[in-house]
Amino acid sequence: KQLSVIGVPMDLGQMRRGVDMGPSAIRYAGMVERLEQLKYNIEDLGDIEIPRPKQNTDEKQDNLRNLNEIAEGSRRLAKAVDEVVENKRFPLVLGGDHSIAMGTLAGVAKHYENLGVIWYDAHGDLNTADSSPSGNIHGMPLAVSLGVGHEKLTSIHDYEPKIKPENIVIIGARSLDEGERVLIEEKGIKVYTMHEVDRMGMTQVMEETVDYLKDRTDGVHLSLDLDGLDPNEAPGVGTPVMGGLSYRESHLAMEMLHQSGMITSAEFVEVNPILDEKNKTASVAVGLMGSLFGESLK
Ligand code: DIR
Ligand code: MN
Ligand code: MN
Ligand code: MN
Repeated sequence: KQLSVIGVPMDLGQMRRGVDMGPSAIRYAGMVERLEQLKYNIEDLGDIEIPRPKQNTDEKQDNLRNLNEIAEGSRRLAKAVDEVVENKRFPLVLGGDHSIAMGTLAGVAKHYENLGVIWYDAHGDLNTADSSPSGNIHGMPLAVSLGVGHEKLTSIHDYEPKIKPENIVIIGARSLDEGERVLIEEKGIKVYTMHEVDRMGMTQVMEETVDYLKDRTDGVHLSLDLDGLDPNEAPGVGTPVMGGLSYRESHLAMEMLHQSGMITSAEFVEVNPILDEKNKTASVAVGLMGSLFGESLK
């Protein structure tokens, strides 16, 4: 398989500086070497240029912090991702905060009738300016991709919506804001919270997820927020939530996704090396990529 790596040094979607160094941290953890061992052809396209905000980064426009810069960065990312898919290569996007998913999905979804999305995250990222308690756009990309949110964001790459609610599966949720719960209910989005993961086990969660997506989609994007994992195992994230998915559950999930053969694009986001312990979280991300792309002991 042919992989194209795109780094997105974006930190404007949330309040903690340092997540813009995520792509470097992931590369430094040995990503390219790890994937080359699996006989992939890898090209690293380098990093997307993210505009720097003119005003104080804490200023908000309509409860949307850094709206214009994030929209512009997302347009650039969408273009780059679009081109990768056009060239029949697999886009592997490195964050950066989760607001970059708006750009990734904009670039990918254009090429599919029914793009599936697996949202591996402690959060739903289904907020809007109205529902968001923070004004941080990294809590909004899934809503935006559904066409719900500020027009400057929903219109990225000149079409909307990017995805349909019935093609989404959220895994690992344990911190959902009130407006997000309403949207989940209203749109009928499939969610496996930590409660379901604990009761059913990751094996059944992934079997059901693959079953659910396989008939209704013609491609599946994996959007993996490292805060989906437990902060003990992935401490280098800006919004840690206790009681998360384990390292082992996450590897199992990636292995089962590999076996399904259904993943057609992926992104690993929210790695913040400043908050990390000796680049542990970036190493976990690279390990998960290994499993997603087919590492196995037999
Ligand atoms: C919170 C945090 N729900 C917000 N979201 C995060 O600001 O909207 N998403 N961290 O991954
Ligand atoms: Mn997220
Ligand atoms: Mn986030
Ligand atoms: Mn999250």
